[in-house]
Amino acid sequence: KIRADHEKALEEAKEKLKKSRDEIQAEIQTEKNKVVQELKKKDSKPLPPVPLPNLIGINSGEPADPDIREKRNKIKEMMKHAWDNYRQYGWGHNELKPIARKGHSTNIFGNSQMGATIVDALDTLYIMGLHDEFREGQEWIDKNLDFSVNSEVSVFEVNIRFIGGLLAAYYLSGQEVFKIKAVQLAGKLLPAFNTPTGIPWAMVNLKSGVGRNWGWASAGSSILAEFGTLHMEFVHLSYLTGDPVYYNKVMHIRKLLQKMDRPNGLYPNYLNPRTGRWGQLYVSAAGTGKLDFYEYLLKAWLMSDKMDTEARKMYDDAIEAIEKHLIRKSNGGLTFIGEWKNGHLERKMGHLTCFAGGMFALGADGSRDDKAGHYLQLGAEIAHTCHESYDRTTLKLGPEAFKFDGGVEAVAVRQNEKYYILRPEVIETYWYMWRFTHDPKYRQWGWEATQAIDKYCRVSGGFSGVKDVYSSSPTYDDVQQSFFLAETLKYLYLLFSNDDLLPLDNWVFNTEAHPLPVLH
Ligand code: DMJ
Repeated sequence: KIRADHEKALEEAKEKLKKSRDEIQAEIQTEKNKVVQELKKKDSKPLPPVPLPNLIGINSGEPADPDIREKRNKIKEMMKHAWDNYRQYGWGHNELKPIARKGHSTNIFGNSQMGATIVDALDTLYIMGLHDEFREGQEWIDKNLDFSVNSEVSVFEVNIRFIGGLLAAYYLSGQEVFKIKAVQLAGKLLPAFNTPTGIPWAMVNLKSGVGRNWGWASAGSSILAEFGTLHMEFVHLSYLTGDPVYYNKVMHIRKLLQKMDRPNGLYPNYLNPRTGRWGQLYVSAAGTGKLDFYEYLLKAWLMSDKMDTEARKMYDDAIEAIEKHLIRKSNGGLTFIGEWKNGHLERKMGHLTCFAGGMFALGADGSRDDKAGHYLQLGAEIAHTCHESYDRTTLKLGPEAFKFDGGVEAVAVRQNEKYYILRPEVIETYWYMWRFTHDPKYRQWGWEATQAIDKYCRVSGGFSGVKDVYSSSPTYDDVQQSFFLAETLKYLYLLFSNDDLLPLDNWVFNTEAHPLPVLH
């Protein structure tokens, strides 16, 4: 039979070679077209209808106090300034260079213009009532957002910004186009999971589906804070499509992590997707090892209407280990979260880690041994420390990382850690703390940050990051990050809104501040 098959194949090859080169090429092209047509048919298939979850508090939040209303309007005006300039000078590009007044992009979005700012900003525009701008964005997405591009993107960033942004826009507005685009894009990310372990590559080519990892990551590893931060969006994708494939991918990651050794109960940052072994034993709350994975465990539990108790247990175990090994008090009494490298704790905290104050507060209710008061207190202490990191600068804006060492407290030491790039984490924590305590200091701190951003980061072409928060004449980095519209301005707006706007009993925010409804 084998010989017969070989001979048949040989005969066919001989036949084929009798044809001219052009004929062969035409045949290949016809085959290719057929595949493309089939894919298109699959892409435009309507999704099965599913009942929408309870969508509460979408159009609320107007404060009665005229002073608070004024502040809220100021933040809306800042959003408009950021959007209008992007609209004018960067439309369709991923981000804006507000000084050069042109488009900007980084390697996380690959080499194509995917309108990251549009997708990231949609839900903020919606809750602020900027409906014309929202419609412009929708129209661009409908006509131009195409994922069949030969472009290598970050799986994590595309998930939290694009899939998260599209899903939130869908839930808020009910417009089908966002759901369809989110599902199309998710289909393009799935090949990243084709590794020997099912741990996805950090990057994937949207066209070819070929994945790889960042060159700088330890021993060809994938990064926990990246592949561990897909859960919320993927669960919603399965919910909306009725297709378990997305859910299965993220649950597989969870199961694998559960089985692994955890030095001191902590999850190291690097995991090799070929061998399934940890890379360098490095744990940090910032940088590559942000606590986003822990955040998503807590949020998986909240998003499941507290049914996913396995996630809650993993979260409780992990934060106990974090408290024991990473959280310390400085000589001056400031609580901080350090970084753990091969058995040594570095007394340095990143701006990115400041979100953890909000996370502790959010997880307080339902905590093990009823330590709700303790975690709320811990959240307040982190908020205080992060506020100090802002207050001890000239511009009243926080540095990228700050130390608690050699007489230094909450201050950046290295020149390359003194920048502020419009990041949201400190304001995010103020907002969560405000929601849980209503202590007026959080609104006061949020207002200080608003004024500082408006004074030092605002330029006529939008908003820019600054390179040194300790210098009285800062230079600009000339980037208006998409997360400034998605997160920083959204959290500020929520801080000056009533609690009935996106109530936390009904909505869970992904790590890019995109609200997704609780699935009861
Ligand atoms: C955002 O893209 C997200 O908050 C992410 O989790 C961390 N980095 C930026 C904001 O600083």
